[in-house]
Amino acid sequence: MPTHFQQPTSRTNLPINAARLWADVMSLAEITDPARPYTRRSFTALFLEGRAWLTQRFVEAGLSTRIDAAGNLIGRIEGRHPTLGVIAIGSHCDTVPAGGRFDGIAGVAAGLEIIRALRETNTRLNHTIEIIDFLAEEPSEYGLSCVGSRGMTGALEGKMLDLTEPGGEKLCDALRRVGGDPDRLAQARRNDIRAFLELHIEQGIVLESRLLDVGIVTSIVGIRRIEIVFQGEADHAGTTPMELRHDALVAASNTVVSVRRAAEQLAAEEGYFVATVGILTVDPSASNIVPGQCRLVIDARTTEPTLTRRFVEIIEQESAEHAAAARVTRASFTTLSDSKPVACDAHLRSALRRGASDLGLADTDLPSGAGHDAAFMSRICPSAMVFVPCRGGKSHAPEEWADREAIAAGTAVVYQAVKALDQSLARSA
Ligand code: HGY
Ligand code: MN
Ligand code: MN
Repeated sequence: MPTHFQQPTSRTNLPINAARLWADVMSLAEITDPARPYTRRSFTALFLEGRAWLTQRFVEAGLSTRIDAAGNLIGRIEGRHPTLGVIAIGSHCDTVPAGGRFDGIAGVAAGLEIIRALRETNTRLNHTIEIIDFLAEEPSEYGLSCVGSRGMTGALEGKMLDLTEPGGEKLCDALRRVGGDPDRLAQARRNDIRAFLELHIEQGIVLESRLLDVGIVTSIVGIRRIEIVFQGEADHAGTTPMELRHDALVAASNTVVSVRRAAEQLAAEEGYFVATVGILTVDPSASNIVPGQCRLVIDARTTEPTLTRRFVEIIEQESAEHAAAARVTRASFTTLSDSKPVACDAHLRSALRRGASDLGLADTDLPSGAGHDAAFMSRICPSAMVFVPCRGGKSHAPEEWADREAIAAGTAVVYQAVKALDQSLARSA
């Protein structure tokens, strides 16, 4: 278990303790694959070590804790009027491979710090408050992202549970391993959450370049992930004549270029559109063997679903052409996941905006090109996000960095919004 960073309590004019919050973020960062900082992949032993550390912090902060059937870690403090329902704050503590120390983690640590600040000021909310560490927000080895928030919102369908990771373990078995219960997923569904707020690093450059303290997120992109498998024929790289080769990597490579070209074309139109191929596997992968099979996964994102439809039409057609030209077959073209773009709740956004102005912080509205658990939570309750700046907009890389004061300021905005919503939602109940 990592040392729990002890930092001097340095309070500024913010209603939360920046040093204590920072210490949590840095302590979690210590729980990483030492060979690939910062890596704490969902469902791994490191992930469970991080969960155990976090659970201990939740307990010390006076939260009751549980793992729900969808594998989410939930900390809870009952409100003065439990019938009012729950105000939830959350994000995720898993990382991408060789990712950063702040993506997701900052949001969970912010929730924990808000609980401590409420307790230190003897503030007992009308609503019950929950802090949620969602299971597997990042695309997991099973090929699915947002596993926990899908489960909480009824978007974790049966066939998804049969997805397997390269070693053959099914997602449903991995879910059991981390304390979930795939046979009782219905119990993870919630209808008692009245507001969900998520703090997250921007993972973009707007706030830093405009010297702004926080971003109030307007909408979260929809993400379509598509898997294409090309089946050619492995062959001797030295003796097989060029005209007799069935090289799967030629078809895959040309499809990668098609993805880039189609994305640039659609990005130039109305709305936000981006796409990339982040996974490309070659089998057998050897310098002297003509590639027999290639698997690629496309990640396409938009605020306008019509753009995704057009993108898929282009890639379906061009990947088939590339297969024919390389004399291979396109063995499969599968949608792995497809989340819709969502708008963040206007009432919660105004509470965040008011929190920022109460604290004298500079804010702006901005969309999210990254996917988040809040996108799924918006299916079951009003949801909103606040972004804090990160250096150079860099994320999903070990260079990811957010200043201590930036995370503290964003956390204070959520703290203010939670207290305001606790009043306004109680009045309208
Ligand atoms: O990929 C994403 O947008 C998020 O960071 N999981
Ligand atoms: Mn991420
Ligand atoms: Mn994230």
